[in-house]
Amino acid sequence: MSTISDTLVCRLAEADHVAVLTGAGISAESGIPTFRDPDGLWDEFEPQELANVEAFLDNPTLVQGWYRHRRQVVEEAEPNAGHRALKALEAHVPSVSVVTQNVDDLHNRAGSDAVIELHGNITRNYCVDCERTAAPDVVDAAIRDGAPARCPACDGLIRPDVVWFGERLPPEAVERADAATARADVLLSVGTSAVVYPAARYPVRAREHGAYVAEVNPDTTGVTPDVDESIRGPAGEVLPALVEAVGDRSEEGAGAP
Ligand code: BV8
Repeated sequence: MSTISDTLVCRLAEADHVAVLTGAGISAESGIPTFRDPDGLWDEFEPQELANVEAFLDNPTLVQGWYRHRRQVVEEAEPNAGHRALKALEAHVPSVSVVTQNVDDLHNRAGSDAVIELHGNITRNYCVDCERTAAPDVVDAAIRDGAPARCPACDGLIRPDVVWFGERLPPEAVERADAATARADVLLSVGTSAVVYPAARYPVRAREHGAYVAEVNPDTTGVTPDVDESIRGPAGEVLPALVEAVGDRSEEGAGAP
């Protein structure tokens, strides 16, 4: 793990607002495959094959089955030390907003107060026609029968509540994410390759608004050239160390005469 600068620790200890943009990398240590790493989800399938409306309408059973599989992986996973560290950061910073591209519900399960889900949540399903929420067991039963899952109320197709390529992000989530990143004193970009837009724009936009931007990732990414600091390491190791250092700094500050 590369070193964490004193600047970042001080900025976080003094911050009123911190925004954290997270991607699949923060959940890798929970056993959930990322998208673009060598053993990632897209290694097996192309996004075009599954994460879009055309693919869904062309073969709803295949797409529903893929998301059901991923939902089961998520349900069996647990938040890891990285998710828990972002919750712990709330003890030292008045406002921490987690702007996540992840659909795995792990930030909610870690107890973070303000989770903004840019790409939806795989534990939720809804009917494409009447938009009623669909219970997961309706999907599971249909898949067991080898038929597309349909809405009990209107017989419309059921889909996962995630944002597919070419689909608009939920306006309310975008509004909240825009506000959180614009007012951030510090933005942490954690576990994202920063290739998917509009989420990938947030580190640069936060910096334009005066935030100190740090990246936590074992590798370089699309935003590495645009951040103030890159910390090379896994989120499950870096974030707990970072939050501990902020806590120590806050105590020192509190003890100052
Ligand atoms: C939209 C679905 C408009 C849910 C996903 C050309 C140029 C630029 C943009 C575009 C373009 N052509 C089209 C676009 C727009 C397109 C886009 O950005 N395409 C990209 C790929 C070129 N965007 C869209 O289509 C978006 N919609 O623009 O709509 C519009 C407006 C109005 C009205 C109508 C339409 C929709 C984007 C959302 C797509 N949905 N997923 C699902 O199935 O899960 S995208 C998918 O990628 C996931 O949501 C994921 O969150 C997202 C980003 O991936 P990452 O999270 O970053 O994951 P990745 O594997 O890439 O990287 C993991 C990182 O973690 C790596 O860096 C790795 O090093 C690191 N890591 C690994 N281990 C660890 C770690 N880090 C820390 N700790 C570790 N232990």
